[in-house]
Amino acid sequence: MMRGALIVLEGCDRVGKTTQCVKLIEKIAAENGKSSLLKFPERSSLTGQLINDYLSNKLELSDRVVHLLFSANRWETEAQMKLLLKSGTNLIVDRYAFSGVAYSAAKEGMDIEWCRGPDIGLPRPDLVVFLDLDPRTAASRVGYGEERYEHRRFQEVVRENFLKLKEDNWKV
Ligand code: 2DT
Repeated sequence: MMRGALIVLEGCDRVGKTTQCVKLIEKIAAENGKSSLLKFPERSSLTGQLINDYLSNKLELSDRVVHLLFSANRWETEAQMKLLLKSGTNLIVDRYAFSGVAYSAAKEGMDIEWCRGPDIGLPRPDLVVFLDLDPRTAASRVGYGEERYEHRRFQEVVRENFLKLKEDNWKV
């Protein structure tokens, strides 16, 4: 059986990742393909609940601790991801380790190389689609500003970090 493709959608807040993920799933289904949607952070697990409280400003955690929690949250899904890929299911992933690095490294004293470490060894995407949007346009979209990282200046640094992470398997 052919292995499924691992396709990751990345980008700053409110650029439309979730919308495009759903469209991609529908498109694959229309062509009789198998696909499954994953979203990180996966907020339902134990680490996910801590992350959710942190993002909604109900909980304070140090920058390094929350970075490691985001990474652990991905590792929790690793075995399931590998099984699905092996069974021929295409995985469409709404944020992945690149978000982990781009957001954490936008914080003072957090270094890109240090941030990369915990995710080393996770399945490598076949394709990363980076949705790029002017941070001013994103900031004008519904719901912007509700969570911890939704501030214009921070998002600008996150965007610059994402572009530093770009590899051969990326499409911007
Ligand atoms: P959503 O609005 O897409 O649920 O994202 N984030 C995400 C990190 O800081 N590190 C990570 O590893 C991941 C996956 C991006 C919630 C916020 O969490 C940030 C926005």
